Parts: sequence; structure tokens; C-alpha cells
Amino acid sequence: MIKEKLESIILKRYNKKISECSNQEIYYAILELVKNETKEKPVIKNKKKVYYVSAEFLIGKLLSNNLINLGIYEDIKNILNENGKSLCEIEEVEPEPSLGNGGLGRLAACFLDSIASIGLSGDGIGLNYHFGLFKQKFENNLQKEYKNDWIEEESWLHRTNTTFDINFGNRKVKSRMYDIDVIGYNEGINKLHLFDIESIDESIVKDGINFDKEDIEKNLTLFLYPDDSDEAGHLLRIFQQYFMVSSGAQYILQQEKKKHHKLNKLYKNVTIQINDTHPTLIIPELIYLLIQEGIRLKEAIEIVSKTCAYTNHTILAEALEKWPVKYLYKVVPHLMPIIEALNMIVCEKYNDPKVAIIDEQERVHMAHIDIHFGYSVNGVAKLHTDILKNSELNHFYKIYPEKFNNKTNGITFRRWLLHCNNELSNYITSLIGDEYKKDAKKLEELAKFIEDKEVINKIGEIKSLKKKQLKDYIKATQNIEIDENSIFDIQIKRLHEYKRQQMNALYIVYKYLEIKKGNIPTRPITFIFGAKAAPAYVIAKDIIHFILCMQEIVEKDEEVSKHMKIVFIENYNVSKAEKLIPACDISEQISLASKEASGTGNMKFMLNGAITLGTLDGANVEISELVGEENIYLFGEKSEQVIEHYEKMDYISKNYYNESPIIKEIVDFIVNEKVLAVGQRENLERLYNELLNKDWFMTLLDIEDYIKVKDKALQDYEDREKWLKSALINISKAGFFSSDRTIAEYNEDIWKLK
Ligand code: 26V
Repeated sequence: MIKEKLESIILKRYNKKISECSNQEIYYAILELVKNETKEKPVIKNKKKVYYVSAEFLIGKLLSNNLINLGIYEDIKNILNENGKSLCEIEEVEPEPSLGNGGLGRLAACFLDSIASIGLSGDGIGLNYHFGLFKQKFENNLQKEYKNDWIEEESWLHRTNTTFDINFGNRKVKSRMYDIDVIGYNEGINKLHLFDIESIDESIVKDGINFDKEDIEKNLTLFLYPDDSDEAGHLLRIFQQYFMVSSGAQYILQQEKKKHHKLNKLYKNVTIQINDTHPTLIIPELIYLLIQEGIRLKEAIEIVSKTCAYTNHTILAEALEKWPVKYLYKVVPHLMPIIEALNMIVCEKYNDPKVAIIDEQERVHMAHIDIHFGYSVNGVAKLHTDILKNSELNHFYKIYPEKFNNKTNGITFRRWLLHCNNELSNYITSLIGDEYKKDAKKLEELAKFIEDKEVINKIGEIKSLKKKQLKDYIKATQNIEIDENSIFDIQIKRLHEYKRQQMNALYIVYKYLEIKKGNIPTRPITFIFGAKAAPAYVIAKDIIHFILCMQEIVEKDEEVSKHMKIVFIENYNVSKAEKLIPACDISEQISLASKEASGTGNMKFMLNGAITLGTLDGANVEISELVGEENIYLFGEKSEQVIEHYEKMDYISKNYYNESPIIKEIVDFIVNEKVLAVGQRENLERLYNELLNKDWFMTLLDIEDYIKVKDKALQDYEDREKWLKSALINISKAGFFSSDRTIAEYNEDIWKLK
């Protein structure tokens, strides 16, 4: 059936046979086939519907994922093979939408997959950024940003006839809805609604990612989080946020009216999950729209408060949005009276400036709106929720203990195992059947093979195969030769000081100097990084620069490069993650304890049989509880100790530098003449001074323990059987981190859709 359908599409489009088509042609043909198949699927319907509103949906490429969820992946793969074509090569043709920065956006994408796959009715609401997040290139060991032109004539986007007027004070723009089908795994479909401005003008983007930030009518949906280092950038973000939530809120109410649902009972039929504070303005916007429908302010507030729920994804103060009242008056003057009314209610009730919506400096605390006027507040891992309750949001927890709950993050196994590691997933199926694909906890059945040498060997063989595939990919794309028998140590995530890529870089310096001193590692090591730094985040870009300098120094040093290699993957994105994660031996999760809300890369690595090297932070805590301390490498100070350092302000990085000769030697190396010869003095000195005089995320606090524990992990790798057993335990315990479990909990505790 599928074969005939594909052949007929190809015949009609190109008047050719499959074997005569280019990969590009086949890609468009399969795109058409998938769209046709999707039309046959029912739209999922429940009593109540969730709208997941998010500024980011890092969906990645959709071709294989959709084929898997439709249950035709193997068929298509075989049909192509019979015709001398390869699905892997066709995947390469698909452009990757870059509609997210990192974990938060990828989580939203995993959630949409799980919502549909467990048969819940829920749509995503977001923005259709034409150039997404920037495309990263390395030039002279520096990050350079370019636009990522991902939208083609034919794509997964479906242009709908739904449009709305959006009012920014006296400025008015038109919004149009574009839909992407979200196909559940052996299930019906939901939608991702991405709103776009009708008057967009791509041609205003000049060299790199520069454009006139004030020309809202032309630029609104060009980029995700354009550089927000100045006032125009901040205003543009507020324009984007309001454009998204006003479009979304109007759409939601329009749908409710179509279903003849009463708007004063909105919360019985709809729940809105607010993903971080970016969509917070949906609260005053809904109140505003309900008032226009004839509902009184007090009742409108009550209805909205029972409809909206908020997820917090970070405790970093600088990432908690606080918009100046002045800016909001410029963008959404009609919402300000509502925001002021909400603030009055809170101030009269609690008389505590710490929980006010508008502070003394005339800034609106977006999270405070969500907490007071939403019915649920959740963190994204046990430790994170505890920190929210006990310190960061303690004032709110005391007022509303019943609103607070934890939902430990998860990942979709369809993409992060079935698709990216077909070999491992097929092998698991041969051992325990395929029930784990719908019920991830079943992976625990793998534990019974722990003493089975054949199984252990096979796990090792699959890892070697994935490492060989990655080696070939790196050679083909970046022309770097790596040794597939070396240990693959991987850190891939957004670049941020709290994630401490700089600590990993200092370890590399340490290893380099050891090799120079004649202390040769038992086995070569390949250090792999992937990370984009926000364009205006200077120190983050300096860290990339330093690592690229080290990459060049090592590459050119024959004596050292036999024993270690550094590869910084250019333009790290979802498809690259899919190639890197299955090949990993050591998963670097080394954030400063208390700072990484959850992490989700950690879960993907574990599922693919890598061993975590990490701090007791975010979901690492839960990983460690599940696999046991023998199957994870933990180091560094605990979150309570770190929080105490901040309270007492007693961490002084220079003391660590002065008191440890090793630390001094490796930190000094940043401005060593060898590095200066391949790098920029200004950037390197800035990084050096930052570590010495500030080091806000306490790199030097944990570096010695990190070196010790990392060396132990590298040594332990040599006991192949023990290492692979540990890998198998990690895989078998990963079931908890399926986003199907996370979403089932959201539904059970917060949404109650069925
Ligand atoms: C945003 C910003 C923006 C301004 C500059 C500094 C800064 C630092 C951090 C952030 C993070 C925003 C929220 C976010 O992406 N959180 C991530 O959410 C993931 C999904 O829950 C979670 O796994 C990650 O630990 C968390 O960092």
C-alpha cells in the first residue's frame, strides 16, 4: 500500500521511478505522503483541552519522527533500500527549524509528542520565527552568527485562513496562524499553532543577524530572542510575547465559542500551561478579552486564575523576567490598568513588597503574576522544586502551599532512542519485546541480563558502531579525524557560565600539561563540545574562543594529539544531538549544584548507555538515586553548601588559585603564549580575569574534585565488563525519564483532561 502510494506521488510529481529521483525529490514526495496519511488520522478529543503556550518549540527535523509515529518508518526505509536509496541520506536534506534555544524549547517539543502519544487533547501555541535562533559558524576561533533560513516553499507548515488583529496601543498588526501536525505514536493528532506577522520583511536582515529592531511591522517574527542587550531589544521581546499570547488567547476563545462553550466556565473546558514567564501576558490579555465579552473584572480574574498554570524553568535571577512599567506602557498600554489592578489586589491582601507584582523600581515581575493568578506552580525536577519552595519562592510557598508541585522533566523515547539509536532499540526489542515503547518502565526488565556476557558484549558493540558513525560524520562535516577507540567525553548544551564548560576546558588544559610532562593516559580521549552562546553574552563567547584555541593547539601538536583530541561541533542543534548522544561514553553534567533546574540531555545520554559525570544538581539527583552511586560519577559541593556560599558571600576564587599550584598552573595557561599565538588577547585576558576575580559560578571551587573523579572514570573505562554493566543499568533505569510519564503526571495533577 505505502509503496504504491509513494510511487504514485513520485510519478505524478516528477514522472520518474523512485530509483531515478534525487534525495531532495524523494524528501518532498515523502513529505506529501506523510501529510496525506495524517489527514486520515482523527483529531484527539477529550472533555477538556490543554494549550501549551511557549516562546520556543525546538521540534527538530520531523520526517523520521513522523514516519515512526505513523508506524511506516520501516516500510519506507525498506522501499528506499530496494531502490538504492537511503533514508538517512534523505533525512540530511530536511532543513532543521531552530525554534528554540535549548532545554526549555526541546522540552516543549517532547511534551507535544507525549501529549498526542498518550491520547490527550492538547495543542502548542508559539511563534513562527523565520530565521529561528542564529546559525553558528566558527571563524578565527570565534563564534559568528548568521541567519538560519529554514522555511522552504514546501514544508511541514500549513498556512491557515485564521487571522487576528493584534493591537499594540495605537499600532495595529495582522497575525496569521500556521499549523504543524503533531502525530501521536499509534495515536490521533494534535496541532502546533505558530503565529506569524503578515507584514514580515525578510529583506531587512543585513550582514549576519543585524536588522532594524524598531521596525516592528517588518521584524516581529524574524528571530528567536534577538539580541536583548539594549532597550530596543527588550521592547522587541515584549512585542513578540504579546503578539504570541494575544493571537493564542483570541484563538482559544474563538474555538470555545465555536464549540458553544460558555466563556464564564472557560476553566472547565480549557487549561493553559504557561512555559516559563515568556507567555505571562496571556493572563491580563485573557482578562481583557473576557471583559470585552461582557464579564466583570472580578469574575474575569477568577476565571483566568482557574485556567492558567505556570512552570518555572530556572532560578537564575537574571533569567527571571522583570519588565519596566515604562516598557509595558509602550507596548501594551491597554493591559497596564489590568496589571495595576492585579497589583492592587495583591498589595491589599498581603501587604508584603516581596510578593508584589510591581516593585519599588517600577518593574513588573512576570513570575509573580503567574503565581498569584494561576492555579498551579511547578518546578521541573525534585531538587529544583524544593529550592523553589524553600528559598527562591518561599514567600509565595507560604501563601499558596497547595499550588506548588513538582513535575520532573522527561524526554520522548521515540526520538531519543527509537529514532536516534535504532540499533540499540531493535536489540532491546529482541531481548524484552516492544512493550517498553509504550510503557518505558518496562526497560527495567533489562536488569535480568546483567550477568549475561553476550548481552553485555552486544551493548559494547552497538556503542562502538555508533562511535564509528559519529567519527565518519565529524570527518565529513568538520574534517577532523578522531579515534573511534578513544573515550568519547561529551558536553553539549547552551553555553552558560553556570553549566561550567570552562571547568571542562580547564580539565583539558590539565590533561594537556600532564601529557607534556610524560604522563600518558591509558587510552586516548576525545573531548567533544557543542554549544551556542547568546550573541551578547561576552564571557560565554570567550569560553568558546578558549576551547577553540585549545582545539587548534592540540590538533597541531603531534605529540599530544595521539592521546587527546578536542572537537567543537559547529552549529550544535537537535539533529547533531541525535548523532552525538548514542556515541557517548561519558556524559558531562557539571553545572554548579542548585543552578541547573533539571537538564534533559542528562536523561538522553543515560538512555543511550553513557555514564554521567556530574554534580548533584537538577535531575542528576534523581538519576543518581535510580542507578545507585556505583553507576554514576559524582563530584563537587552539594546544593545546600553552594547556597550557603552565596548567602555568606564567602567564596573567593582567588584564594583557590593562590592555594593550589595545580589550579594556578591551569588557569594561568589561558593567557599562556601558546594560546595567545592562536587566539585574541582581549578575549583570553577577560576570561582569565573573570575566573580569578569573580567566578560567580564557582568553577575553582569544584575543579580539583572534578579532575580527581574524571580521572577515575577514565581509568574505570578500562574494565570493559564493569563499564558496560553500568551502561546497561543506566539504560534499564531510564524509563522514569520518559516524557510520557511526565505528561501523565501533568494530566493527573494539573490538567485533568479526561
Ligand atoms: C535564560 C537566560 C536568559 C537571559 C540570560 C541568562 C539566562 C540564563 C538561563 C536562561 C534559562 C531560561 C529557562 C530555561 O531554558 N531553562 C531550562 O529548562 C529546561 C527544561 O525544563 C531545564 O532542563 C534546564 O535545566 C533549564 O535551564
